[in-house]
Amino acid sequence: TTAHKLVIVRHGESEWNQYNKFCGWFDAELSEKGLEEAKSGAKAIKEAGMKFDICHTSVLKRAVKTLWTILEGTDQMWLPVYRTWRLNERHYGGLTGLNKAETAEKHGEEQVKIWRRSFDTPPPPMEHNHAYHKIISESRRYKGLKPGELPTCESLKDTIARALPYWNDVIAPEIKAGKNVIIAAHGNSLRGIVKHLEGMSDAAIMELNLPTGIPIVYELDVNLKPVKPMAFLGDAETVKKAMEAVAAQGKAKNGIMTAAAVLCN
Ligand code: DG2
Repeated sequence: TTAHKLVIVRHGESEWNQYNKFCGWFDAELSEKGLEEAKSGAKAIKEAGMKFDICHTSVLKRAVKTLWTILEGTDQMWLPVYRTWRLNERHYGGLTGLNKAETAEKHGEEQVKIWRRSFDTPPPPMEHNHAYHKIISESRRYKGLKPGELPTCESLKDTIARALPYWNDVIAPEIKAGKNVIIAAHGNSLRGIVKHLEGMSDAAIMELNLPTGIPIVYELDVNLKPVKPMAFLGDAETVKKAMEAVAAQGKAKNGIMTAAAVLCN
């Protein structure tokens, strides 16, 4: 039986989602559409009458701003908000800043799917001469990390390994103490939490693509096991289309061009 409810939400579309670039730890802004998605998410939460006690998010502005927008739209801006790097998106390493479709044209869709969705194959590491190395790794927000904690790239497995301590030590005890928690985070940090909650296999999690800005409600038993599948606060058709669109971001732009490129090389 349902003992607790948990809301998780992937941030609204970011500018780098819009340009179809691998983003990871780059601190991209929400796009205009992303802000609208966050506002719609807020409306859905308001209409469902959901109230929270504690909020958790990453140290990346696309997630923080999505949370702010939800708190504003539901008139709960007074709530405590905790930010942690442990809820950041997975670090996309050397792929950070590359266009996903162009990368698929260059390395093949299969390779891009492995980089995006395999459980334990990390993307190539971010080297010191990478265009975004300095701005990410020297950011003041990561000064408190212990040696070895600042990644140069992460697989989903690595992402789960650094997110789970926060779930186990901070979030799970709050939920068990009866607090209503909302987590605003990212495609892959949330996929990690979903995998853990549902006990999904490494193969099953590969096929899960989370839509931007659509709140997801989990009903959990006393041991924080889901008693039913995740429920989206959005209509089924919109959710399905949004999930398919995320999966399609790793497709080469034009199949014919790809074939032509192969012939030319
Ligand atoms: C996306 C996820 O992260 O990308 O880092 O590019 O959720 O912060 O927009 P988010 C990124 P995919 O793994 O879906 O390619």
